[in-house]
Formats: sequence, structure tokens, C-alpha cells
Amino acid sequence: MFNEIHLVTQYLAINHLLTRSLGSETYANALNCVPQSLGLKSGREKKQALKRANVAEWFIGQTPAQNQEEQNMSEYQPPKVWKWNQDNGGRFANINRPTAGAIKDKDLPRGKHPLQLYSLATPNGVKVTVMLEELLAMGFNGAEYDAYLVRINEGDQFDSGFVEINPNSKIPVLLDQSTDKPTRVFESGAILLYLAEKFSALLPTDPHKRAEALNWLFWQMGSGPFLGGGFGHFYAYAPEKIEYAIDRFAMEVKRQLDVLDQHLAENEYMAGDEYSIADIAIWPWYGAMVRGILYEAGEFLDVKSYSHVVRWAEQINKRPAVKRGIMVNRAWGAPSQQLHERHDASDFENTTQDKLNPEKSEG
Ligand SMILES: N[C@@H](CCC(=O)N[C@@H](CS)C(=O)NCC(=O)O)C(=O)O
Repeated sequence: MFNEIHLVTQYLAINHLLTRSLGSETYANALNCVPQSLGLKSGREKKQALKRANVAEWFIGQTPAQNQEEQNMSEYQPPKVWKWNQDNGGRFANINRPTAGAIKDKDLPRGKHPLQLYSLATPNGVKVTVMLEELLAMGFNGAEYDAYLVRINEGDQFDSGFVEINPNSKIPVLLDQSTDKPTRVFESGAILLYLAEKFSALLPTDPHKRAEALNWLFWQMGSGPFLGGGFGHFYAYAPEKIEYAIDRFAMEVKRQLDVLDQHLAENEYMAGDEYSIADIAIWPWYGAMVRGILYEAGEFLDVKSYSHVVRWAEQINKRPAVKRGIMVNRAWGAPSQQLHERHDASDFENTTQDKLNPEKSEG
């Protein structure tokens, strides 16, 4: 009984000391903090006490800097009721808000083509521009589209006209003007499916293959946020590097890459031997990841080891429609690759940023 009480006392005292110790303190310093009052004089006795208290494993092997991070992290105690900290230091702090709806009265522009696209060339946006370029390449004139740039970092997604067609305030969004009354379609997966059904293209008709294409389309919609909002956010954008978060999402992304790698070892495309909307949905995220161009995390995640995903990604990358699709609504990178708005096939030749602003692109 005495021993048990003694151990609990040791545990509480040591834990208290460790959690209050400064980040620059090393394990040895922490050992020195163990008070004489515990009757532990030798270093060995102190170490044993720490081990018994089950905190030594936690402490040993951590550098002071890591320990500082742990300390900072553990200092945060969620309040009873969450409050919006408008300036949380995150890269997207200026556009993130806890409420939905328009914040500015502004209509959307409308062009002459059947399809109107309001987007930006992020991986979610690229899914749709690649799809439209593939449909046009296949000869579907009804897939002609006007693409308008939505600058999400400037808050365009909260304009009233945008919110009317996507109450979720996220790109991409499509408006089909060729239907009885204009049809709004938001969520990139829904847009791909809508277009595939409208044109009976890029979605296999064989029921087995069709089910496979849909399995993988919805796999991407469910898995992508772990890659983007999870891994990408904490690895590249969060104001501090939180080991727990990066570790958790890195593991999940590597697991997802392995799922794809094993599947693509046996299949040319996601739905088997046919290129489909499943590939178009997955490629902008996972293709970019294995090509090392997402979050500069190629080495960190050892993306080259997913050789079947790399093979598939390179194959899709070579498609002319894909090369065009990734340029549309792109507002960064090489000026010759930026086509802010697209209204005609000739725009790829005539209205890229290097052509519109030659002085700027030379500088
Ligand atoms: N599940 C949506 C996600 C769309 C999404 O997250 N879009 C981002 C850009 S990739 C966006 O518009 N963000 C603006 C914001 O969050 O305010 C889809 O696939 O369409």
C-alpha cells in the first residue's frame, strides 16, 4: 500500500515537473528536477522513477526543440465554446470563415457557349477543364465552354452570383445554359458525372466497368481531402509544423498511394482498359503528387516508389487535352501556361498571359 501511494506521488510530482519544464531543458535537466524529497538520490534511482511513472519513454530521445513544440501544443486547451479567431496565422485565414452565404453583391459574367465554368486551376478545378477539353477533342461541340477565373484568395467565391450557383462557395462550378432552364452543377465529382452522362462519354457502358469507374470517382472525392486539407495543409500551409498532424496524414496519403499503386499494377487505367472520369478525377491530385509537384513533398513521401502510379500519371500527362486543360483558369506559373479565361479554342494560341502582357512576362 505504502509503495503504491509512493509511486502515485512520484508520478504526479514528476509529471508536474516535466510538463512545466522549459522546452530547452533536456532529459538530464529534468532528472535533476526530481526533488530530493522523493528520497531518490542517485541518477539511477531517478531514472527508474521516471520509467515507473511511464513518462521517461515520452521524454527520452526528444530534442529540446521537439519538446518545445510538444509544450506549445499541449498548452492549448479548447474553450467550452469555440470562437472564431479571424487571424489564426494560417495561409488561408483571410478567406476562411465559419458562416456560409454571399458577402458581396456581384453577378457572374455569362458567355455565349452552352456551358459556363467558374473556376481556378487547382486540382479540383483542373478535373473539369480536362474533362471539357477531352470532350471537345472527341468532337462534342456541345461541350464548348466559357471559363471564367474565380480568384478564391480574393474572395470571389462569396460574390452573390457565385453563391447562387454554388451555396458551398467553392470552385469549380458549372452552369449549363442549354437545358430548359439553366442547370447549376457544383462539386467536381458531380460535374464530371453530369458531363459524362450528358455526352455519353468517358464513362464505360459495360455495367461492371461503369461500377469500377464510379467506385474510383467516389474514392477520389472521399480520399482527396485527406491529401489536400489534411496532409497538404499541415505539411505546407499551417503556421506551425505539428508532428502529430503531419505524421497522421502522411501515413494516410502513403496508404492511399499504395492502394492506387496496387490497382494500377494490374490495370492500365482506373476502370480497367478504358480511360474515364475516374482517371480525370484522380490524376490532378495523385498524378501531381507522384510527379513531385504538389506541396514539394515528393521526397518526403518517397513518391517515386509508387512506380505504377508514376507510369499512369506520365501516360495521362501526355494527352493533348490534358495539356490544354491544365492551362485554363491558371493564374500562376509560366505566363505561357496561364490562360485566365477561355472562350474559344484559339485562346490557347492567342490569349495566354505571355501574349496579353508580353512586357510583364519578359520581366
Ligand atoms: N469537394 C469540392 C471541393 C472544392 C474545393 O475545395 N475548392 C477549393 C479550391 S480547390 C475552393 O474553392 N476553396 C475556396 C474556399 O474554401 O473558400 C469539389 O470537389 O468540388
